[in-house]
Amino acid sequence: MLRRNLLKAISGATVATAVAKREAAAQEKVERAARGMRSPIIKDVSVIATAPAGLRLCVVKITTDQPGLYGYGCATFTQRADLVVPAVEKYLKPFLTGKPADRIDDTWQACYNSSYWRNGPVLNNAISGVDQALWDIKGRQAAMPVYELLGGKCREAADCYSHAQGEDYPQAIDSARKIMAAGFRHVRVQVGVPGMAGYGAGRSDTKVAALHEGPVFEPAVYVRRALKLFEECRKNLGEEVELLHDAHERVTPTQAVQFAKDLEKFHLFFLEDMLSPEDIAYFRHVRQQCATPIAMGELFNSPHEWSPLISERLIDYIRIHVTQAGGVTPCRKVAAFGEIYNVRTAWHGPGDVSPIGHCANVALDLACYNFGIQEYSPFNERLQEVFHGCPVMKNGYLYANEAPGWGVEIDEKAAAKYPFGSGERNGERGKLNGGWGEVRKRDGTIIKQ
Ligand code: GCO
Ligand code: MG
Repeated sequence: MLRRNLLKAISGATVATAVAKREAAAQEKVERAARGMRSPIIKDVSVIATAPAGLRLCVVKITTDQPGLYGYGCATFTQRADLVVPAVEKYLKPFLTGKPADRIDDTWQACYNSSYWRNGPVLNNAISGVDQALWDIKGRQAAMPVYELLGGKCREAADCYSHAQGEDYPQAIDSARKIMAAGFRHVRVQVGVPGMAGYGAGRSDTKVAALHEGPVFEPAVYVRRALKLFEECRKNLGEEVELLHDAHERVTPTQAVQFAKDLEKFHLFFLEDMLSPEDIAYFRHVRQQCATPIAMGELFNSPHEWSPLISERLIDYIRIHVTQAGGVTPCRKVAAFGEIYNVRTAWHGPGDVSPIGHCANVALDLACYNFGIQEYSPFNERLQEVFHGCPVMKNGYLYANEAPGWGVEIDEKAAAKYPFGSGERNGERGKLNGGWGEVRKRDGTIIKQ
């Protein structure tokens, strides 16, 4: 009896000690958190410039004075990537070195105002790199994915659309079928224009007669092809699949109004960039005349561009390229602003966003209530060789990896294997350092491409 009570007392004591230890550890953790983690100080700001998939990607790396605490941020403006690098290294690095790395919005405002002139693509991308890196650092410090810092999940994963295209209708429909078979419920469909340089469906090998030697594009021809495309899509793919299309600002404002009206019967999920940022006033005409859902915003750099469209409910989806607006900090505010007017998010997600930028998109997609859809671009082997921890695509849904921060580690040796210019399929881009060449109408008039 005595022995049994003794054993009971001993095991009870052991358990009590274990519980006490666990409580002490938890208590210490809470106190450390409450006491506030020592502010990490920015020790270095550098740029990783790499092109594993042929597109020039810029990622900012911020290193702090706390061993092993650093962060990455996307600063990708692929057409002028070489200009973003000095904007970071010559201007933001000296400005930020020695500053605390845990005051994200304050740092954003300081960078934004430090150039006096602001809201441009190069400077906004540079600031975005810093901004996203600071969110990564805070997530690593808090041992949480960034979407948790943004308030946590409103949904389990981001529903995505992927790109179908073809030189002709059967090819485009075939490509759409493949994407649907991969589990996507939303498909963007583009078709080539014979003899012309269409958008999103490759360039035709032949060339229509024109008053110049360069690539040609005629909006009216394209509009007729696109309308026929959606007639063929609905006939062959049915009514259930959500179809999207990108006019890529290649039609005149009046053509855009007519195009949106003529597309109405095909019940698109959205029609994107039917107007240029310079012509956004015409959205009032589109709104008054048809119900085709409208998406706009990848070319926006400034609040002056998106605020009126959102507050007047002239668009349904805001399509901002997060780095072009300056990063996660301004874009979570755009999302909150959009929620008030029931404008949903559809962040720009093409191949010229780095995997870090795609992580930022997904974090906003998960945490913001007014999520609409996410554009998806696959992460090929080379990208995954450089970026470990890319978001995961399953059945048309993009999942955040649940690791702290963005949960991505960059293999900088592998990144160096793919310098700017390597793997560029388009020789002209190589000559233009990633910039775009010209596309003109038959008569030689240059067009926005
Ligand atoms: C899209 C875009 C892209 C852009 C490209 C510019 O909707 O995905 O329009 O295709 O043209 O990102 O560099
Ligand atoms: Mg687009």
